[in-house]
This record gives sequence, C-alpha cells and structure tokens, in this order.
Amino acid sequence: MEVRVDLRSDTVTMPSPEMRRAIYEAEVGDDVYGDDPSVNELEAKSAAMLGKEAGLFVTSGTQGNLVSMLAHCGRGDEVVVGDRSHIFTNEAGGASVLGALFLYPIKTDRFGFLEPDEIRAATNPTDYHKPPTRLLCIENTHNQASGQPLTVEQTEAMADAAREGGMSVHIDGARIFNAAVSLGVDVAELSAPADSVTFCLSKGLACPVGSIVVGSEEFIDQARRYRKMLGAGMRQVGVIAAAGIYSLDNMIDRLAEDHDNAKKLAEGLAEIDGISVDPDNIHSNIVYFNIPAGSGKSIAANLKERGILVNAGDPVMRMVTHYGISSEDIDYTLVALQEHFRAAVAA
Ligand code: TLP
Repeated sequence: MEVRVDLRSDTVTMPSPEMRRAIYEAEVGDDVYGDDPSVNELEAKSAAMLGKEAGLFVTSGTQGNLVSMLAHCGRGDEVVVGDRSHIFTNEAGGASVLGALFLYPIKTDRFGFLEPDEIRAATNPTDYHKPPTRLLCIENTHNQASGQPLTVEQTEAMADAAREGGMSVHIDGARIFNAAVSLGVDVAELSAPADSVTFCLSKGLACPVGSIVVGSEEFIDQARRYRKMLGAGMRQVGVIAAAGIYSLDNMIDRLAEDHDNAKKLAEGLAEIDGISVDPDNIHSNIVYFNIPAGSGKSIAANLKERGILVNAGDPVMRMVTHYGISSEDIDYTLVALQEHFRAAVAA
C-alpha cells in the first residue's frame, strides 16, 4: 500500500515546491574558501536569530553536537549530559570515540529538566582522580520527554549550576524553534544562557539536510576546524543552504500547526482502551504513548497495511507530527488505531 501518513519522525519531511525553487536558484561558491554567498547568509542569519556572534553550517544534528563538544573540551574532559538525551543515547558515543571525552549522565526528569543540584553534584573541577567537567549539554525540546520545551527560567537554572562549577553550556536545540513557538518566546532568549546551540534544519523546518551551530566567533572558528577534520568541509553547498534560508523565513511560525496536530493525536490516543498517554504533557510535535508490552510490532505492521508508518517501539511508541501531516491524517490514524485495538480486544 502506498504511504499515506508517515509519523516516524519529522526528519521525513519533503522540501516544498517553493523550497525546491530556492534550491534551484541558489547562488553558490566554494564554501571551504568562504566563497559561498548562500552559506554565508544562512550562517549569519542563524547567528543573528539566536543572538550569537557566528554560525556554522554542518551536515547533521549529530555532527553539530559533536563539533561543539570537541570545540568546548580537550581530550580526557567530561561532559555532563541527561541520561535520556540524544547525545547520550543516540549519537553512537562519538564524543568518546573521536574526542576521548567522558559522557557523565545524570537523571533527566519527565519534563527534560536536569536538576541543578544533580549538575552541581556531577561537577568536578579539581579532584585529579576524576576527569575535569568542562561542559553541560541541555536538550530543548527534549525528544524522549515527549518533546517538552524547556523554559528560559529552566535553562537559566541549569546553566547557572553548570557555570558555578566552571562548565560551559551547550544546547542540543535540534527542535529549539519548536520550543520557541510552543512557549511564545524569542529563540534568542532560549539560547541566551548557553555558549553554543545546535539546531536542525532537517526536522520540523523541513529542509532535506543540514543543521547549524552558533556561538562566539572564537568557538565557531574551532568548531569549523573540527568540521573539516570530520570530512565535512563542503564545497558549493549553497544549494542546500538556500533551503535553510527559505525555512528560517517561512517554516517557523507554521510549527504551531504541528503542535496542534500532536495535541489532537494525543487526545485521540487517550480515548483508546489499551493506550495510555497524558495529552496535557504534549506541548510540541512529539507524542510518546504506552501500549501493551509485546504489541509494538503488530501495531506497526497493521498500520503499515493502511499506509501509516510508525517505528515499532515497545511498550513505548512514538509518533511525530510535521509539515507532511494534516489534521485529516491524524483522524485517519486514530480510526486505524481504534480498529486495531477493538479487534485486539475481541480476539
Ligand atoms: N533525532 C532523530 C533520531 O535520531 C532519534 C529523531 O527521529 O528524532 N538531537 C535531537 C534531540 C534529535 O532528536 C536528533 C535526531 C539529533 C540531535 C540528531 O540529528 P541528526 O539526525 O540530524 O543527526
């Protein structure tokens, strides 16, 4: 059956016809020489929007986080991370493999928040039995906390605790624009407590590829060197940067639609016997919900037969709304799930 609804991630978004036009018309040059006007514009625009001095176009969120950790830390340093953060759970341990950095996980609460006292307890600037803690990484929105946005106050509380112990602060803001839209605050305010931020163009902003790192001129200079070292000094990459410029101009405000659809999805899921979810906890585009243990594969297979794609999580499943998902797609998905669970109860 043809794919009708793809809820696996917001990474599956397709470039719109207007974005493709921007790509087609992009002015380009060799970016390793600093000659690509589209990349230069995208980097400067990103830095200005997030209130930082400079920006760097990278291939992915994973690469953005990695070059940031490498630029903030030296070999043998420690990075404090949330135990459910993407950096800790889903980036293949790159910081340790490629940077000889230790990742020190602390508890992430169900809102994606890291308790300042836990950050203080993890801090070690001087005891030479332990690696020196150099960096705290925060995630906003928090993916595994159902896309919870962290407020400016929460970010400041975490950053203050880190700075007391001499740490720098990085935000994995893969979806920081979702956070800004959800909270109704300027993204620069959410970024202000941090030294550096990574955000993704390739998720809710619907670009085919790319992420951005922002920070001070000096930090970005270092990050640029690490990007080169990782083999991602790109050439006439304005063809992709043009999509990024288009998305920053046109794709941010509409994220509110994705949030409305996620809320509607969660409210519908909460009505289904066999599923448990708290719709009040859904504030952006990610919905995690509990299903009966052992049923993930059959749910995913059943939905696939109806043209709905989901990842077969078990007993926790995730659905992500995005530019390619309409309110009708949510209705269609909910009916499919209602029928699945009705049949499962009858069997
Ligand atoms: N997340 C992907 C998967 O890797 C899980 C997704 O489908 O959600 N930070 C956060 C918070 C992320 O959610 C992701 C991607 C990244 C970083 C990495 O971005 P990419 O995939 O561009 O390397």
